[in-house]
Amino acid sequence: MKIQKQQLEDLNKSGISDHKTKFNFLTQSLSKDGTDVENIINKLAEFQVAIPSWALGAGGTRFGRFSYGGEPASLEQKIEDIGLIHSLTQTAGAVSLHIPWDVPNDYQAIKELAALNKIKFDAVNSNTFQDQKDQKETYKYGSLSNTSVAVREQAIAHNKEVIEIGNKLGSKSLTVWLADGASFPGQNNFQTALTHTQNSLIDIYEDMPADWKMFIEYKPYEPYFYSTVIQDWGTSLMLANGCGERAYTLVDLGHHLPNTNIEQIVSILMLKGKLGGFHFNDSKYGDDDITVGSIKPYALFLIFNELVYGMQNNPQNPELGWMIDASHNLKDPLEDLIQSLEAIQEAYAKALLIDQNALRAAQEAHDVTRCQEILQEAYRTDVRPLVREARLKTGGVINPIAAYRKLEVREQLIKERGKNTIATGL
Ligand SMILES: [Mn+2]
Repeated sequence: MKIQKQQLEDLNKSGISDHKTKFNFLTQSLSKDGTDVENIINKLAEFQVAIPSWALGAGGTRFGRFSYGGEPASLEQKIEDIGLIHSLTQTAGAVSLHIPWDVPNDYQAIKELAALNKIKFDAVNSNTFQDQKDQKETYKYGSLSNTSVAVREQAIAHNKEVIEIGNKLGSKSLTVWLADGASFPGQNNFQTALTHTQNSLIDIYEDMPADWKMFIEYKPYEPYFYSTVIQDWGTSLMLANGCGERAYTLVDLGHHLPNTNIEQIVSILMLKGKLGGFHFNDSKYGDDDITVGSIKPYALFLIFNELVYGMQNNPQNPELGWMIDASHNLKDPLEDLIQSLEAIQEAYAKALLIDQNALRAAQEAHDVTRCQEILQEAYRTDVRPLVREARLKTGGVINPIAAYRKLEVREQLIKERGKNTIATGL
């Protein structure tokens, strides 16, 4: 299925006058306060988030998986699905591949298909948390941290292969997330596990092309319950520093213990020039991987405040690799991604509205009340007209979910692919 430009224009006709009224009203009131609305629209229009190749199908839990009709059965179909979301939102202009779930058969054809859909290849992800068919060594007791040289070598070789695949497609970064850890006290020697991990990562790092970056992801628990080798941002930063200047920490919103101050982590990493990648999702209890902004939109806004501050004030930090890392088993996965993209754009727009000069002055005057007022003034602004305007400007639709339903995208996909297809992934 491919959405035609004319269809998008037709969809926008009915909502345009209502949109213009709201947009003009908001622009007027923001401009009066000295906000550069055009600058915000441009920033929103430029902002692109990668979609992971495994998020196009319905997610499972450890208790089961209920497939959604019309799921993409091949990498080609996954790229087409991202193309559909991108044509509606103009915000999903990249794909992040998980290897070995999505190894291309024909590289040239995949590159052409991606270009046709205006999709770039973002970070590639290695997978040493599962055993694959015909694999010699098992990752049951760890991969890059394993006490066995043979297992470590196999895991290192896999990461190098992922770099090679990514390189053929035009990716420029490798994301490493390790499931390595222990479920019981005494099972692992912490120092040995970390030392092996550092040495394995250095081996992989040295194999990367000179213009590549490595993102090291951390997580406090799961799939193991007593300890993980890369448990927090401090450990990730230590490992990144041990590898070299093109290794960075990756922050995944769901990979923190409850109530962790993620915005502070983001801020400090950017000050040190070491925040490389960012994974969006939301959660109530643990790494729940639910729709961005569905549970804690204010926390997301505070995180975006620090991201915006860092992007404006920390030239030592590289441009970030943004990805949605969410998947669950209830909603249509494409509608879920559209909602996540919308939440990301809204939080970004609100953070861009914060009067940074006024905030600094209030901080210096120790006017705590005013500091809160400044943040919440931005947060309480309904920025949806700005997000819609950015979408219109780049050729998207005013209301992507409504458009998705009106075009009967899922029904079309089921017609094309059948009811019982299952996407690769978790
Ligand atoms: Mn992640």
